[in-house]
Amino acid sequence: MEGLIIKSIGGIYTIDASDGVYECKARGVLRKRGITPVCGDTAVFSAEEKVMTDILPRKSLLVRPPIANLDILIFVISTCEPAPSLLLLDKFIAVAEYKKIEPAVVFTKIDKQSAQRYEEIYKKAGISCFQVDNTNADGGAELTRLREMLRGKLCAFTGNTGVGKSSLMNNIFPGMELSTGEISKKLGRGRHTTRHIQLYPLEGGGYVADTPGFSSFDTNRYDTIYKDELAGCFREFAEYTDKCRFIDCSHTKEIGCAVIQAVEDGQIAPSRHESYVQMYTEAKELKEWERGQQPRGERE
Ligand SMILES: Nc1nc2c(ncn2[C@@H]2O[C@H](COP(=O)(O)OP(=O)(O)OP(=O)(O)O)[C@@H](O)[C@H]2O)c(=O)[nH]1
Ligand SMILES: [Mg+2]
Ligand SMILES: [Zn+2]
Repeated sequence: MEGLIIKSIGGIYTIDASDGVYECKARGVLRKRGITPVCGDTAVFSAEEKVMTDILPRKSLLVRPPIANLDILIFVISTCEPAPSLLLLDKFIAVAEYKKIEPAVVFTKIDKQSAQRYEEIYKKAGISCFQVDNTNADGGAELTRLREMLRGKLCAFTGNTGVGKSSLMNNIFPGMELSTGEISKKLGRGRHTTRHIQLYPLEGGGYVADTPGFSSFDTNRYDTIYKDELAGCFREFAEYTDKCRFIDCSHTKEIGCAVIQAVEDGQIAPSRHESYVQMYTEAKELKEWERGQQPRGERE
């Protein structure tokens, strides 16, 4: 039988098949082949023996959060408490682009602080944006737009702990009743109210995942994108990158760089380019560090 893995806790996988939901363990052979099944994988399993024997080939695999085959990854970012980090947002958007997953951004807590200037940055980049006040359960047009985008797709909500992912999902899908948590006043951040990834089926097809938020401490662990592939992960750069004076332009500081010109002309948001330069520098350093650490030939 085949089904979608919707939950994985302590080696027990919950699988949603056409005729019901099953709980299985993974057969040892999977581990020997180096395969760790994750939410979003299509499992091949035996209902009688309660074991998963294989997973189908993946379209994509995201490391953080660990989910396979996503269509859309929605970054939830609050306008305040926790304060937004555009660098972090740009890093995660780039990873989604790298993995051919459609990114979208939801700004929360707009009842406390306006998200207008942020929305302008990402709209200009051609990324779907939404603004919500989760304290207003009847969120109106924005929630309707979100529901429409999610229909029939495999989607996940991600973002810092306490930004309001679970609150948002409860408003988009009344009846979902995910638990949400007060932000700890002392720490100024949430307490990881959501503790594991779970996919929820949608009426009319598709699934959405709630994921545990990450704290600002582990923000630097994200999938590495090599420097030469990085510009391709900033979608609004595409129409300029082949117009630079030098064919090997890094778009960080060169004379005659069409990307930098577009920033100066107001076509590309400065903060997006700043994130790019920062990531480019990090990617370069990482490569040199790796080169120093590992003998030649051992890298893929
Ligand atoms: N004022 C205001 N508060 C919000 C909004 N969205 C969420 N909150 C509050 O922020 C706190 C955290 O919300 P959650 O939905 O639990 O956040 P989360 O992103 O799911 O957090 P984790 O599960 O820890 O990753 C709760 O106290 C919510 O009531 C909003 O739009 N406005
Ligand atoms: Mg949550
Ligand atoms: Zn350039």
